[in-house]
Amino acid sequence: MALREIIILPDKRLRQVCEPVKTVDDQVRALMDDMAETMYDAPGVGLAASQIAVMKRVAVVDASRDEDEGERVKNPIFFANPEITWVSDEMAEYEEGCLSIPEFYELVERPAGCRVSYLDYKGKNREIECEGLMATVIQHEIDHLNGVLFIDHISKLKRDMVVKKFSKAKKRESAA
Ligand code: GNR
Ligand code: NI
Repeated sequence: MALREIIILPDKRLRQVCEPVKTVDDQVRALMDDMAETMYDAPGVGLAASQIAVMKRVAVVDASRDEDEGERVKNPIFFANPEITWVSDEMAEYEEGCLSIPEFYELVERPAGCRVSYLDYKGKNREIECEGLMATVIQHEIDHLNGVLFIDHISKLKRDMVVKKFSKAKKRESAA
């Protein structure tokens, strides 16, 4: 297992559409392991492969909030080729953040519940129904696999502001 570098806005790879995996083989499982390690280290509640510059439709989510003596209890769910098969009419608002847009948080409205079909760590076809934080995070991760970021769901004024801020920071960095 290895920690991978998380790429940040305005990296163009965050805007690319990821490719489905053919099968969940050992190489894909090694990617999943690295993604979990990187997510827990960050720390975050989800991570899409494109955030570590691997353009495959793979994501990991751990929206459980259990702690044991201050240690996070690890319960990662691995998704290959996730697809939303149903969304609720009911909507829910969460303050979202993204490891690729550090220290920026904004309210986003999404369907409160959804069903997702996917291949699990063993390559088995599964479908789950989610609500609460889990529903928000899996929708956020599937967006990533399609080159969509949570700032695409907020006002253009706020989006332009945050993109400008990160573009300036990148320019300063390359000038230094
Ligand atoms: O760690 C994360 N927290 C979070 C909070 C609210 C809604 C979505 C998320 S996902 C984010 C990690 C991340 O960037 N995943 O792509
Ligand atoms: Ni994100």
